[in-house]
Amino acid sequence: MYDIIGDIHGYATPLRNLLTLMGYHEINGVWQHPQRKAVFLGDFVDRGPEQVETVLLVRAMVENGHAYTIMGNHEFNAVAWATPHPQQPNAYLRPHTPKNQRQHQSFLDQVVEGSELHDEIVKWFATLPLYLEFEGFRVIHACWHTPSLQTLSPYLNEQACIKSQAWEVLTHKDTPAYQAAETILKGLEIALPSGHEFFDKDGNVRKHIRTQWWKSEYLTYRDLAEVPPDILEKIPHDPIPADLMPGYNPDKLLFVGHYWRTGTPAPLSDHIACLDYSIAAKKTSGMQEKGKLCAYRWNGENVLTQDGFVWVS
Ligand SMILES: [Mn+2]
Repeated sequence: MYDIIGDIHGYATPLRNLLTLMGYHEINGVWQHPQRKAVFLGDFVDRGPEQVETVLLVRAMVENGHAYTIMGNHEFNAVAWATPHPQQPNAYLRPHTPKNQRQHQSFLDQVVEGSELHDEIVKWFATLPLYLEFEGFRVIHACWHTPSLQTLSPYLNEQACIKSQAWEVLTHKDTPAYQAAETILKGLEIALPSGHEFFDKDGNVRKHIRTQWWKSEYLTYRDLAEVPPDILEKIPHDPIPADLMPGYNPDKLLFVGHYWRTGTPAPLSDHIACLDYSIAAKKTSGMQEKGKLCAYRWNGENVLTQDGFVWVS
């Protein structure tokens, strides 16, 4: 059976506490459980103080058969940041703009940009699958979106890992493959009606909203917007065209991370759970409480239960 673990964002100490709470022990440097395996949802880096430690802990579990993991948007970005553009001299697949640099700086500082360790970690990130399917559940970082998965399939190998020659296309803005990778790693976004915009928590102007794509009934842009409460009132109450929303076929449970949720961990629906409970949240970002690192202990059920959730602060 499996313990699915949400976004860690460089908080290795809470991760060790969560693993301990679930009965895992560190043996010869590898965290493990006698009966269970862990499944990670990506986003090991970005923001927190122990990003390298987090990556090395997870990698040791995966390499020794005690865990599985998929890629988060921050691992994708880390690979693209460090990969020279094959066509453009002195450029990288993720442009080294001040904004991209600012977003990635805490990892670059901790790993030491250009070091052997940086190179080694980025190489490992590049091998991580974009999703995994188990007997009773699936995992993907942000959104299970069948049209995007179909668009991506020529660029992935049989293990759903990005083929090495596909990185250029997947990081090339405005290609369908780029959009598809964005959707599954960062969630389904839809454009606001013209004239509407807002500023996100990092001060960037946004004309699209993240949607609560897991909802099966939807009404207006505001009903489905996945934005902080203070921004919600800026989102119009116009109806969303129904064909923009994907729905989810609940033949298996689905676990995602990514969405910086707050409050008491609970399922999003009978079949979908988000396990990102904002462990890296700072009080200054408008959060009223401390973040949590959250897991779901799956024991074979095909409907999610409240008591499957465990967490540490
Ligand atoms: Mn994420």
